[in-house]
Amino acid sequence: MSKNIKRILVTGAVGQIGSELTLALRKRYGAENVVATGRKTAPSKELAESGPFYYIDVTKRASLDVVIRRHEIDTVFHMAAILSAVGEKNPQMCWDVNMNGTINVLEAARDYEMARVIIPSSIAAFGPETPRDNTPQETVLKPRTMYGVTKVAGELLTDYYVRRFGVDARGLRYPGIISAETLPGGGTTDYAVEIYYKAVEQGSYKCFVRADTALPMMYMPDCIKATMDLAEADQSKLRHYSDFNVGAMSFTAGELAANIAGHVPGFTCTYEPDFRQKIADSWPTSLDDSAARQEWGWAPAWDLDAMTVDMLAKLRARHEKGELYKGAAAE
Ligand code: AKB
Repeated sequence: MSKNIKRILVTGAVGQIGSELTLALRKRYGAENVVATGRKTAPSKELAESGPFYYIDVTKRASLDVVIRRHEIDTVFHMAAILSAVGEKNPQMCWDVNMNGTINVLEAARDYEMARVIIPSSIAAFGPETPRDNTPQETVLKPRTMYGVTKVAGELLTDYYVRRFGVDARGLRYPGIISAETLPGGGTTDYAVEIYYKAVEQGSYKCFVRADTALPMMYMPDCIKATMDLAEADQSKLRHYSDFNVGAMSFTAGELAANIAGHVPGFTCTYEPDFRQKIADSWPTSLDDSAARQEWGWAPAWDLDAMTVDMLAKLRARHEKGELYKGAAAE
């Protein structure tokens, strides 16, 4: 029987997903019961003022323990990670943060007999030998990036802690996540976010992958829903733990640009692929997420056009207030 989630710690709470997830968790579980943590970047006013915030280093177990003890934490959403593009620039740091952070969180969950830990994985767990279209749940996992290596190792480690120590740990393979609040910090799918900012600010964008690059993507409200729904799922119904494929939409960079142009008259996009092209080419174009649908009822709500309308409305409002690019790339 799963224990109830009561007091939550979010690592990486200043990052793209962590910042919105923390606010959603505070709404659901009460602001004082959701402790946000980050490494260096200052939290937004809303994040800092809506509940507890600490600076911690997830690679240092003692740093985690102070907050866990002080707030009697029983659940961790472990969002702190070095993403694919930054990871290729500094693979050793990527290994250190992603692997030591993950094992520290799992060990803490074991020592404090926590109710739950959520440790996300990514489509970066796949590689060029993986079938790219409708990528199956069970398939070849031979990534070519250090980020991907840490995601596969993290999935295996998480499943090990579930089976060996009875820790209730869960994870999902995030596709590229698109959002209007906090910019992503150093991933390959960042172009799908930047393009909206540039469309609003400048009416043009220079994209770092080719127009025909297709990747699975998801809008932030679906990402938050997926993460919270998996956390709250009945454990007895789960056949998988750390590695759920979750799909929402798939499009090429060219299709994304054309969709935005339909809402931003005169918008133009040029393409100048850099080192991230090779990473994008090694990832799936779309995902088979039937395990997530069957085991915990996953169903996305947002498609490309609805997302574009919402993104542009939010970014235009922030642009008018002079707020765009304020909360860039959290660490
Ligand atoms: C990245 O591009 O590195 C991330 C991811 C797909 O995990 N957005």
